[in-house]
Amino acid sequence: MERTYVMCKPDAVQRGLVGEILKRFEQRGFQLLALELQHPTRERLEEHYGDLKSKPFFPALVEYMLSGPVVAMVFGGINAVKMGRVMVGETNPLASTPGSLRGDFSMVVGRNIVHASDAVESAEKEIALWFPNGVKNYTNPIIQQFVYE
Ligand code: DAT
Ligand code: MG
Repeated sequence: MERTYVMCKPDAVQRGLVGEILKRFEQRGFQLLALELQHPTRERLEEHYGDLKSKPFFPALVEYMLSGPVVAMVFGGINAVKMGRVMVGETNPLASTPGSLRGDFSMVVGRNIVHASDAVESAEKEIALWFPNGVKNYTNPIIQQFVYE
């Protein structure tokens, strides 16, 4: 079972969209493996977005992510990473189709409400960063057989 890291950004928390985001992943068939409201440190955010350190928008990105708590989540599922990206939409909400989270709830790239890992390797890195105490697996095969063939 693949895992992906999903995070409701501070704008999603302030706008009361956490339940909506969680609901969509649950109803699609993802398995919720971890969930925590966190007040991340600057160090953790700089690590999370380490690949973007040289980008001109990096300081603004970190300040935005520090503007309030986030909700850190891990979801499991077959092709969870790719499917998670489909749920979220494009980086720029302008390019995100309605039906995706960013396409339904956001207007600009700097307030795009939600994060989802972009590859299996980065997902595992992000899960270890945000849930350093580990994430337990509790897959129930009886329920899984109604989601997967
Ligand atoms: P994504 O969040 O879709 O994985 P990313 O990893 O390339 O996108 O960038 C992380 C975040 O950085 C993104 O959600 C919003 C911000 N960002 C990306 N490109 C940007 C840009 N051109 N201008 C402003 N913010 C940007
Ligand atoms: Mg990314």
